[in-house]
Amino acid sequence: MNSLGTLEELPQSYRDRLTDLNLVPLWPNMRAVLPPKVPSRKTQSLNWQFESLRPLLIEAGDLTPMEKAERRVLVLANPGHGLSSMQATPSIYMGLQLILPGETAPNHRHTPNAVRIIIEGEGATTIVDGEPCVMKRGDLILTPSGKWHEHQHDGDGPIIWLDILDLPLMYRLESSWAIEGKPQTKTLERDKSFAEYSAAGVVPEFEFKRESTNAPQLRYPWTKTRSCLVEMAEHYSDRPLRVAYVNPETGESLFPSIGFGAMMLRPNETLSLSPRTTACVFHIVEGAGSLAVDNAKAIAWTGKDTLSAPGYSEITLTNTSATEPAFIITADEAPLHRYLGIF
Ligand code: 1HN
Repeated sequence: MNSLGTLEELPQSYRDRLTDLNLVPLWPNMRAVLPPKVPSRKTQSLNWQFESLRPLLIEAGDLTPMEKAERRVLVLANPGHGLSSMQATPSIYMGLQLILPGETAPNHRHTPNAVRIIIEGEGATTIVDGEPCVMKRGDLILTPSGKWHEHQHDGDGPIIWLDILDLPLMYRLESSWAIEGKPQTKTLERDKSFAEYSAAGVVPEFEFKRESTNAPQLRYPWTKTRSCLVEMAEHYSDRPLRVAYVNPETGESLFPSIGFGAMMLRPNETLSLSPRTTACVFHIVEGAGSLAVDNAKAIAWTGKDTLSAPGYSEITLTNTSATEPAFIITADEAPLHRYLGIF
């Protein structure tokens, strides 16, 4: 590719006249927006170690009462995007949320889609459009775009979870907004939607046409996902052990923006992900190992850690234990890339 003219080569008076009319010459910026063959990526490979950040989150519980926080969250901000952008990847926001016993995170609804992955503690409930969803370690709880949600914690110790939202995308689309609501009445049975979809391949039969099949199942219990992976391991000794979280009515990704999956790494297994355009995040449910991205030094991880990696890179995950399996929940921007035809 030949090099193109620079801004400095243009007379200052010409540049000033362009600026006055809100005009920008493309050619000095052409290579920056269309780099050769590989896009520029701000997403850095990084591990937010739970052990190091947990004390800071607990301290936030002392420093900031719920009334002053609404959501008491420390955002996992990828420095490549600038900490204030609150982005883990181009479209994914992640944060660790703390609720203390007896506290409530008030009811609201908003345009961004959200999933929470429970990390520590028991006894909390997220109420989604009237349905109380139980929150247990490793569970995925969905609060899709537009659905009312609030969190209550009636357990003993603190509860901590990872929030994953498509907030950066919604925000840049100038479409991120919320409405505050009064506390919900629990109009539906506890985990009703999980009960309806709890057997794979079996879906509820409705007498009336459903209004919407947008995220009909709200809770995806970790115990089910884990036992599926363990059973798969009994059947295959060599294939990668990976599953995708899908909408049980459509088989599509949980959200149009973010795709979720889970994987098991056998003791000492190394898994190279197939080359991909999308950035990814990894939440370690169990185990210990390392993440290698391209030729960079491998990053060590252990249970409850959360990691990010850029797209267009070679990603390798290794379980460093010779005896124990490792379990990882993944999220990426693949549904959006597929929709755009760039995956
Ligand atoms: C939100 O609604 C929650 O409901 C957590 O728990 C984190 C970050 C940005 C915007 C909305 C929640 C959030 C959020």
